[in-house]
Amino acid sequence: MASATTVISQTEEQAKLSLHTTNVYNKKSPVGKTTEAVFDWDTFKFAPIRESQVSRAMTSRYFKDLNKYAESDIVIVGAGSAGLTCAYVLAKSRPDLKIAIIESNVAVGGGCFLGGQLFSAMVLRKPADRFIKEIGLDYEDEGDFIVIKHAALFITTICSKVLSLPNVKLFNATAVEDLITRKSATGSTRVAGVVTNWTLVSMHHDDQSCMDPNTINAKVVISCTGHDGPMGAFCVKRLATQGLLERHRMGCLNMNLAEDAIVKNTREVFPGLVCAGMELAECDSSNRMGPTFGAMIQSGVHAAEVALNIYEE
Ligand code: 48N
Repeated sequence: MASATTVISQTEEQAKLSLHTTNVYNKKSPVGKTTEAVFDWDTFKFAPIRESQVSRAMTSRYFKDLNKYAESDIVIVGAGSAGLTCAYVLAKSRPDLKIAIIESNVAVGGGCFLGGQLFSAMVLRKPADRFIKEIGLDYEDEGDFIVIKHAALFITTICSKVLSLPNVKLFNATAVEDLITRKSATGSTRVAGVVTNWTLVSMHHDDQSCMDPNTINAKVVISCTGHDGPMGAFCVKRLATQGLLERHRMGCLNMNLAEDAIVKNTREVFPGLVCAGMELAECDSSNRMGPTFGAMIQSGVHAAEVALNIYEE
């Protein structure tokens, strides 16, 4: 087995140096005297603006996005490792498509802000290393698997890349609380978008009067809402309650079986609805794999291809 080799993208010295080349610190000469005062802290002041300018800057952009993405080409439900990987592959390969990501938490990442049992390191079995190379992340190569030093490093890297793409909008703190369905000419039903609400509203439908939702129309919905939990496996569970989809529960832990099955079985589980990541386990009763994330990445990649084929039909 190859010894653990640590690959770092820049030398420690370069890392230290870069801190002092930015123009935000009062640079100190070796003798401690400030050679170039970037800020005079005694007279420091921000440019004066009104609170209403802050409010208008936020709300004008948010509601412009809501308006723009009310008709999306593809909606991805869940911004965990599968959902964000899928969004990256889709948005990069099809910059012409409008892609909305709906995430019920304020923060993205799902189960991937940490490795397993609150440990930090993230383990991925090869060939998931190819995607990690694609997004330029450093990792330790352990032979048949790789280790990223902190799972949050993966999620924040992929999230920043996805959010910097012009054809993607993340609606976080927003829950999908139902699906839009349509009857086709032949009478068959297909998913045609999602029903959304602020997550905090979704959580209080039982103790508040009717708080109606919003909607987003889309030709394809990709559900990556994870395995069962308070909000998890949402789309599979929702279709199952309508008798439109057989629902099976996730199997016990068997890493080798689970990871291959999740990637292979990533598919359109219902007309207009693609399932990826651990939500599939709630559909096929595939096993769980425990704290290894390669299948989430590969399932996200596979889901992007499946969704594009459906979109082009
Ligand atoms: O991380 P998850 O839960 O889901 P995946 O499939 O991206 O990754 C699964 C992975 O974290 C594991 O479970 C690992 C591999 N463990 C396996 C094992 O054996 O235990 O992300 C799902 C995301 C979360 O951020 C949720 O907040 C979000 O989906 N979500 C929703 N967002 C909007 N509307 C909803 N109804 C909804 N439900 C969940």
